[in-house]
Amino acid sequence: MARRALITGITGQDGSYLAEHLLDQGYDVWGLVRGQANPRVSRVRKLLQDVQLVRGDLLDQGSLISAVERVQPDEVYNLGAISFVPMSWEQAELTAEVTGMGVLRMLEAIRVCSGITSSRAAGSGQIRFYQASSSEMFGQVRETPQNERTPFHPRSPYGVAKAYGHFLTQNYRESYGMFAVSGILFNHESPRRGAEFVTRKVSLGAARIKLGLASELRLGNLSARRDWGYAGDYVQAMRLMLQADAPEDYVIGTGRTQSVRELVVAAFEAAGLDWERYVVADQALHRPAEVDLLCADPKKARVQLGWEPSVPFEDLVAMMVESDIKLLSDGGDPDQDSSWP
Ligand code: NAP
Ligand code: F7E
Repeated sequence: MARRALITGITGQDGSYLAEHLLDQGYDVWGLVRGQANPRVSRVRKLLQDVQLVRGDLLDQGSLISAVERVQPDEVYNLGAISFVPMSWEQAELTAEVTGMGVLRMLEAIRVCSGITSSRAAGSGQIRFYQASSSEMFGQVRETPQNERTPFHPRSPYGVAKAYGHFLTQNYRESYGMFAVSGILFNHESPRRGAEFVTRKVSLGAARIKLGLASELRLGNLSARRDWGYAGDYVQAMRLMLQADAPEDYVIGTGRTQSVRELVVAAFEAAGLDWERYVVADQALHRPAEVDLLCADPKKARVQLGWEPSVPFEDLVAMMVESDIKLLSDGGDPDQDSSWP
């Protein structure tokens, strides 16, 4: 019988790529969607026609229990979150509730539906759980590159909420014997990336300028460095973690680091433009506390899972710029959620 997966965050970047990957692998895929009339659901219906939808919200314990009871999943991927770091300062409590407490509610739904108590641990045939942890937990980094043993020093309410979810996942594994793991994923991008994140802001900015639709691009801190990879590669690592013999956490990244300035140079070059004529550095876009440098050490994933990234940074940036030039040339509106390449 086909394995059955439940994905929270199905309307997001990773949810879409993971659903496609699991469908390719022969899974029955279910996506949790929230809200009465969520406009982002239409793009899931359009792009992921074989995904079945179930209503639920990470803020609502009962809805998660109902979703798990209805779907009877073999695997749960918890990708739902408030994931935009600047928003986590503006709505810190909501971020704690969704990105942090949401993990507790999802783990509790699995525990309750599986009949696991402190005296009755999870057995074979248990639901396997994946938590979307983040390199933002490393924050002000204690060493470079960062691996599974590097201590955390989060720099935003988002990073703090993710650290809570990370430790809780570890704790449910230790307390109840659940197959619960975290992937500590470094930044990963694609043509489906939200327009508020820097890679997509830059690829859209370069595309708009190329097509004469804009004359400048305002950015914040150009010196911050990130380890950027391709989202399509990273969702494969999520599935591999849940197929492993033992539940363990893994760092997923490329092992290369680039600055925002290098991102801008690559994107404008891909569009055939001189970036210095168009990019304006804006102090108002700097964050209250910045994560200056991230660089992964993905050796454990390579050795134990056989996972490797396949798209180099320059190709990723070119892919995003080309996709946005096409999207805008075809009259698509990146702010309209129905246009998802
Ligand atoms: P994304 O595009 O921002 O998607 C976030 C998803 O969370 C959306 O589907 C959103 O649904 C859902 N969500 C928000 N509030 C919710 C709630 N109350 N209940 C249920 N779902 C809710 O994020 P992404 O880039 O795909 O990332 C996926 C996960 O990986 C996130 O947890 C993120 O924090 C984490 N992560 C991402 C990266 C990265 O570089 N992309 C790196 C490390 C970790 P709506 O459409 O209903 O708003
Ligand atoms: O910023 C700098 C900014 O918003 C990257 C999320 O998926 O990855 C993502 O978090 C860097 C930061 O991603 C602008 O200051 C400069 O240093 O694309 P971002 P993020 O904050 O790294 C992690 C792993 C996650 O888990 C998160 O969910 O770029 N930057 N100028 C800018 N950033 C933005 N957004 N906009 C600018 O204008």
